[in-house]
Amino acid sequence: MFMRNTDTISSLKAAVCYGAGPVLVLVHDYPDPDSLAGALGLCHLLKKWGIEGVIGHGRGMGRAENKAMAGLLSIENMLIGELDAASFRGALLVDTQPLAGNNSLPDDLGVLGVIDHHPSPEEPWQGIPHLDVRTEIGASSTMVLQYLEAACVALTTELATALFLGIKIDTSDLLRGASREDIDAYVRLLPMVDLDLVQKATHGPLPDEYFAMLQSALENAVRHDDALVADVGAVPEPDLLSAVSELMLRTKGTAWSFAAGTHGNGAYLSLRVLPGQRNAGRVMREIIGRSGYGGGHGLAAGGLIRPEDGNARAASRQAARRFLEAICRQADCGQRLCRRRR
Ligand SMILES: [Mn+2]
Repeated sequence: MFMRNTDTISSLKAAVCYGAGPVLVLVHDYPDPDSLAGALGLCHLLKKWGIEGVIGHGRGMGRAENKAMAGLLSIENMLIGELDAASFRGALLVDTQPLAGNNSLPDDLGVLGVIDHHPSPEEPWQGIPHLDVRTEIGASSTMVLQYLEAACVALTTELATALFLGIKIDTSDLLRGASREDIDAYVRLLPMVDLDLVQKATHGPLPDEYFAMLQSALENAVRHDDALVADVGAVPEPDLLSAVSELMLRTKGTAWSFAAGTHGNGAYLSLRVLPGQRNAGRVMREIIGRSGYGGGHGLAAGGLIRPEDGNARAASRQAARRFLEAICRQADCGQRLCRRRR
């Protein structure tokens, strides 16, 4: 899908130049490296135009890469709740969209622009001055790099490294949904990148709770034909679930990997799939229905259900069953991936 009302840097500039106050550069809740890098790039672009950009998101970060990325590259990001929405001239959304359900866009803040590579939750968008949604692109960082280059913004080592990490992690080293443009962007960035920072961000120390969660996930993982399902239970941060689904996809004979867990009163879901199967984002939206939000790409998707009765545990179990239904695999007579050790 290709949905843009313009492809020019001047349209973005026109969209953000009106009004007073800084621009809220909004990323999704539990921001990942691609969204953080995209936001950092947009702040550099705004700065070139004499506008302050403030990176905001609604919820925290759990996955080590996400924390490492923000820390190592000194990406200042604020929780929306700590910001005064009225002080901004408007919001520029990156790696997310209005009504996507995965961001905390303040109700009373106008949207100046959207730069994203996820399918739109509703279409066509209207009334957004700058709209650039390109689902064939593997990472928002690639799109932001194109804007930076068009505006002749000199890339610092930190910014180049951030964008590189965004592309590298979102496309799983160009192996998951990378387009020609992502590959070109990756190659252009490579000579400018601090590889030591890349190593630290992608292979840095992991907390004990990460391994405890993995242990619980693997002990609970059940195989249904070529689909592996892990009901992880309570997780310290929802974005850790994608580490489970990504790892489980590596098991022999697995084409579908689904991890479900709870955090607070929400049931969080993460899906990964090998190429040649159904579209992961569509399967995720089928699982969620109207009970929350879900989305993603061909090979990776995530979702959140907030059950009305507050029983997140039951909702995550039900989501696992709905996943198996959606891909037509038998829910009964599954086999455990690992024998439990006691
Ligand atoms: Mn992304």
